[in-house]
Amino acid sequence: PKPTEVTPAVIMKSYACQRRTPLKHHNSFLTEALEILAENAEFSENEGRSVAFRRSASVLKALPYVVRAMNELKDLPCLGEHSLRVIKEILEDGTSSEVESTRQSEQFQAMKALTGVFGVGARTADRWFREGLRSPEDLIRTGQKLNHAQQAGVQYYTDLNTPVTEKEAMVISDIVEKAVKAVLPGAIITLTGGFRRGKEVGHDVDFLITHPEEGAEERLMPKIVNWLEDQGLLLYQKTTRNSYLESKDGPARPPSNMDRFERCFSIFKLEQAQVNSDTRLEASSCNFGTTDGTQECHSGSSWRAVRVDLVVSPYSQFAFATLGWTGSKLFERELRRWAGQEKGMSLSSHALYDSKQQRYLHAISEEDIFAHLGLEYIPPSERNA
Ligand code: 8DG
Ligand code: MN
Ligand code: MN
Repeated sequence: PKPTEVTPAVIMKSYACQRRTPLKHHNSFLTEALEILAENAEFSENEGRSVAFRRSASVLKALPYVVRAMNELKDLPCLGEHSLRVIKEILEDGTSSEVESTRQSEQFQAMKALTGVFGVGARTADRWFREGLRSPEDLIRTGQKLNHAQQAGVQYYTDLNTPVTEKEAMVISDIVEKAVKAVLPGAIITLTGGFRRGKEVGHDVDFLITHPEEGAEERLMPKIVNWLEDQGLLLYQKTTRNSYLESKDGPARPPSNMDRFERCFSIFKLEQAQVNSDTRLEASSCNFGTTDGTQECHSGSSWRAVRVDLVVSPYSQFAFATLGWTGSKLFERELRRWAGQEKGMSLSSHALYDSKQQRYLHAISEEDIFAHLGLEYIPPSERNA
């Protein structure tokens, strides 16, 4: 018989921001199950429960080996009773009955379909579910009252639920770069969100924009949006003004993780030809050749809708904004929890406040912020907590 494999000893820190979490890891068969339960808890607005499942999943993502037996988990932090029960079931039977019944349930599937509409959160989806609605088609059929975001969400439902590829993200980067440079020369544009962490697909494309001259970035967003609209590149946009200076409750303590930057939640009209233009010789993913030779994708259209988030930050807050908009969401949450619970500091996407010293700590790079927090620097590609 083969000698029993010895599990390598790992030191697992308890905050996700103290660990390196790569995008590709060894335990998807467990983390995907735990994340179904996390998602289901979000649908019932049970945040505590959802975070508990997400933390468990995140610990398994950071493990350098495949989990095969329960005793390999005994020294790991964050694994609660419920998560351990689910993991045990999967290790023994291959699946967890709770996870499978959740996945199959009418409520879970309806909530997933309804919250999949841009502009629809758990609360609205739950109300609709209780009224008997199950899908975006039901919203149209029953003539539900929808706000502008939700109307766009229903209209572009299929496109917006089709993952954005890296190539599409690059084409959109070029467009955003061109728009920003046209209205404010010298501006700096950074790709943030999942693509900065090395993801190959995303649900949207996120950008952070700044200018080295403090103040030059003020009221920049309307100019960018006008430029994009003039080019016919926007299907939807909602711009929110910067409310950081007016805010009374202190800059480092925004409600939830919402920040106060000037921002734009938008839907781009992306020409497929632009995405395929530099790869015409490669096998194309578009199979709908037409008689006049033009390529058509996505059920006959030459373009598709893509969600894009634009955020403008003053240069002095750029490092904080970059860190705050790179994610993952759990990594961000854990950074703020670390700052508060372990350091007596308050971190936001605008600033870092040290309560003991009663002063803001200056930073010009993400490295500075990790250093202020007494954390080892974790690069974006290892923030996939
Ligand atoms: P995905 O799009 O591929 O699904 O993944 P993602 O890029 O990681 O998710 P995201 O929903 O686009 O969010 C990107 C980051 O932006 C994430 O860390 C959370 C953060 N973020 C928001 N909204 C807000 C906000 O209002 N304030 C701050 N500070 N951060 C936010 O999504
Ligand atoms: Mn994103
Ligand atoms: Mn986003």
